[in-house]
Amino acid sequence: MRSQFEDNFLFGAATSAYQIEGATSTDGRGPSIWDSFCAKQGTIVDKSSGDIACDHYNRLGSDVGLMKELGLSAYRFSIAWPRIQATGQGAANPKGLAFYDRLLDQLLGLGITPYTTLYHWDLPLALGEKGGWENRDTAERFADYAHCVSKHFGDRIANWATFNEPRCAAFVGHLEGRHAPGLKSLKATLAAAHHMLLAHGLGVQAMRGNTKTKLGIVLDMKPYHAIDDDPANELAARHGDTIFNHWFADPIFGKGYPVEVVEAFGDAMPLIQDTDFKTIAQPIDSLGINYYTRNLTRANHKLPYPHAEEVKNPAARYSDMGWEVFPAGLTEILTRIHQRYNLPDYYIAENGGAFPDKANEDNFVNDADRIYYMEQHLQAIAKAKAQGVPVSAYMAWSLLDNFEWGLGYTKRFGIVRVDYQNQTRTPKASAHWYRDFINGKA
Ligand code: PNW
Repeated sequence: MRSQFEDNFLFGAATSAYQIEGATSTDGRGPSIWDSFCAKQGTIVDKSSGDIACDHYNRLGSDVGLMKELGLSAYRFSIAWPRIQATGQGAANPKGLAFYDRLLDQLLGLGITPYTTLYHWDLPLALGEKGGWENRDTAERFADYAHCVSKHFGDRIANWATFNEPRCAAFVGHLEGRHAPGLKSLKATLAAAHHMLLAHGLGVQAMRGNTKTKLGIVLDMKPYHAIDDDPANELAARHGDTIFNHWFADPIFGKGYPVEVVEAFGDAMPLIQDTDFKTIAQPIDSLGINYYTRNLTRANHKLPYPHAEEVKNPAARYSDMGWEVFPAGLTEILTRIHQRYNLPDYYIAENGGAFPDKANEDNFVNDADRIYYMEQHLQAIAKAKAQGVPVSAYMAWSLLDNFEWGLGYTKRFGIVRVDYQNQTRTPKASAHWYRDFINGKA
């Protein structure tokens, strides 16, 4: 199957700063909204936080060594904004920059291509206290941060994403309340979403002159499929799909917000200034897509708009997150997105599953479910490529078991097991399989 991908197709793994680094008050890192969210009662199921996580901050060298052993040709990580600007503004913290300099030196030294995300949800708390993403000024602060890191790291980062999943940060953080800052307001959600989009556009503008490498964004996507052809179910699926997959992508690619949904959101819509859509629609070079599952949908009018209730498919496999394993949805998303936006380059920025990993005495995990998951999704990508979609890289989520946000350490997404008692890393069967696959042996 390796032969269905070009020789220079990149196979890597992804992580994010708050989920693995730990060292949350080391070397001048300021607090983020996630530190304060975790400290509140009842927010994280196992009452944990990212304070230590995988202690990656102190284990950089061996973690990059592990990537090399696994044969990875790329690594996607995020930069913690509060390490660079403790309060979200002002001069860059040299120790924060130095940490990522060391990471880049090691990656480049071993021939591993760095992909970076500037915002994977860890907003400096000082900005959170001034209204966070509901405050339009946060977009200006982000642009300043983007300028500062792109000037410093320049062409050493091959591919830059402004945001990881603004949809998730806006909706799960401001509507569902399961993520920081823990709000439950549609108005707050849509304001946060708009200001993140604006921040993306301003960020790309700020970075353009500082690097010749690729600029873009990472969006989470999944198809919504009606459970049957009942028009009510089809309508709920269509609106659910539009919000999930196009609310962010349409403005980024110059189409503004989808009109049907704007009407439905009515009074909850944020203030939009005249030039906003022009700012948001900066040309980008590369789109990262995070794909995990689909949504099988039935209309339920007891639920708020889009009245879409997710239902189970009795015939399907599910991951430990309760997410249906649905590889065909990745081919569908790639071909649909390419048809609608026609971009020059896509990469899969995250794909993977949490599976109930039972370790043996040696911490080894025989995660056949994860191997099946990865194999099927790689095949789904090959199918999309055969239909002409220019996909250039695949990042497994995740390199390491890590802090799974509101679910703490109860879900394990890694291809490498982490024993949180002693921070031992043990590659799971999937990591061995992935290395063989990359080398054309699986
Ligand atoms: C990702 N969905 O979000 C995040 O980027 C990671 O930080 C996180 O650890 C990972 O998922 C696993 O949860 C998702 O709609 C967003 O299926 C949306 C979906 C799944 C994951």
